[in-house]
Amino acid sequence: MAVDLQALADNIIKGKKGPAVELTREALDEGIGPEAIISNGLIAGMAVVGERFKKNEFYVPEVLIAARAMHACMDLLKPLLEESGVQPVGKVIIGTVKGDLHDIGKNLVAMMLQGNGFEVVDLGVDVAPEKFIDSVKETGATVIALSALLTTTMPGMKQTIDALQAAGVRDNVKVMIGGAPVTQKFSDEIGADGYAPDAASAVDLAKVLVGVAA
Ligand code: B1M
Repeated sequence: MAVDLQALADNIIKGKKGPAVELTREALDEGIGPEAIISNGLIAGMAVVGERFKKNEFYVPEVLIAARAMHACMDLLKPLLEESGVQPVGKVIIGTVKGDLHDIGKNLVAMMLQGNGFEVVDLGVDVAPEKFIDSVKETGATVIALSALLTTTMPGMKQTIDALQAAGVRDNVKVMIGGAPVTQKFSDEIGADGYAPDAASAVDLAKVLVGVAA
């Protein structure tokens, strides 16, 4: 019987890792390509998760459980994608700025980006501007996503943008920022390319910044 990718999406939404992985395996056995499984199963599911999170119908635990199921399926699909040379939607470097150890929101953003076809280079927490610069040079990523949860570490976002400018790589990347105390006004003030209030919006913004959405 043909595997129903909507059933896969439903299992992602419910965070049912075992059944989701099983359906992914069955879909592959039936010859369904990894791109279709990702688009119509994983991304479709994570898109609903993102929407429900935006509407406060889902909270952090549900999102993390869904993302864990998505990741387990991606583990099966990643090697096949690499073999088939499918290009990611874009490459994003993400990190929590220097002095800041909060990573729950940042991880959600990273997972949602991955779930939507982006390659994500996660530099972790307490990331100094120089580390972002090195990573831009090494990976050729075209977007940097900065997270800050403390008012005292928000200036690290401007310092990172200034450091990118001083290193001559500011024009190579778009910088997007987020985190509970961050606002659109702050984004405008420090010369970032965009602000996203939550993980689902961060995906929408990243798509715009890499030019796959208007
Ligand atoms: Co901290 N903490 N904390 N903390 N902590 C806050 C942020 C605080 C608001 C609590 C409070 O006082 N009410 C307060 C900050 C006050 C301020 O600056 N105005 C605070 C403080 C003061 C501190 C310490 C200084 C406490 C101390 O030691 N005296 C200390 C600082 C440590 C450091 O970083 N150097 C500290 C430590 C910690 C823990 C380690 C205990 C823990 C972090 C664990 C971890 O992350 N691994 C922690 C936690 C858990 C919190 C709260 C309770 C929850 C944060 C969280 O994870 N939210 C927080 C209070 C609160 O927010 N209610 C608090 C859930 C998460 C999903 O939301 O991170 O906002 P959020 O992410 C969202 C969006 O903001 C957005 O998308 C996410 C998903 O929708 N987003 C992005 C985030 N990053 C993005 C990047 C993007 C786009 C969107 O890129 C473009």
